[in-house]
Amino acid sequence: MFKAVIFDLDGVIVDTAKYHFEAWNELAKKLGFEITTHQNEQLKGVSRIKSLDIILEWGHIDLTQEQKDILLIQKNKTYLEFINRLDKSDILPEIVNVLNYLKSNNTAIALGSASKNALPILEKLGIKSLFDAIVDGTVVEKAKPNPEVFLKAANKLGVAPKDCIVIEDARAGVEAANSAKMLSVGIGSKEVLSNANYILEDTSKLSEKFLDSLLKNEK
Ligand code: B16
Ligand code: MG
Repeated sequence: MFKAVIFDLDGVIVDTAKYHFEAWNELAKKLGFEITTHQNEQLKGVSRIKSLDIILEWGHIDLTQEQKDILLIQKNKTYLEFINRLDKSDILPEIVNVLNYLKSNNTAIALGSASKNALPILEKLGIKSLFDAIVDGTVVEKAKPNPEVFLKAANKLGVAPKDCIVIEDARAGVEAANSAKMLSVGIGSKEVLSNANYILEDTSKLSEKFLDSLLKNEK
């Protein structure tokens, strides 16, 4: 019987994955190239610092730490401009219903995100109080696919990793959940998330019936 559900943030709770992509692409264009949507899949769930290193490698660009720090600040500034406009309407389909359903079912709820902007985003969306534990990029040292973020979340909830379900939109995040020995539910395409235990095209498919069958371990 599963006792907890750990949610990724960007791309699962809220449609901010597109803003990360736009902000990174704006930066890449200034460096003289563009990031494709296919390449962007490799950036999902990955920390800000690691994402920049990957992008610089794509552009064959070598920078000093000082130069990188400037780019990291610029990227976050662009991203913050996007998320400043966020409100409840940006929460992805079915997420509020699912959170309320889990609450009424006494299933623990945690956030497991690589983002350092997770808290202000949850506050803007008005759903922070629904989470029993929040683990984000400010307290995690090893980026997904390392399982640290999800293991920390399970620990905070006092639930064994094997009793946790993780909902993720990134291949690296699914890998992290699998390494933590948790059940992984991927949100997105089968091609990208082939490593997930279950794959749903988008969050609208997160029905009470689906979750109920997972929680009762009937699937
Ligand atoms: P920030 P998640 C991740 O959040 C994003 O998927 C990834 O694209 C981003 O680079 C990372 O957070 C860091 O975000 O720059 O806001 O600290 O999907 O793990 O919720
Ligand atoms: Mg994500």
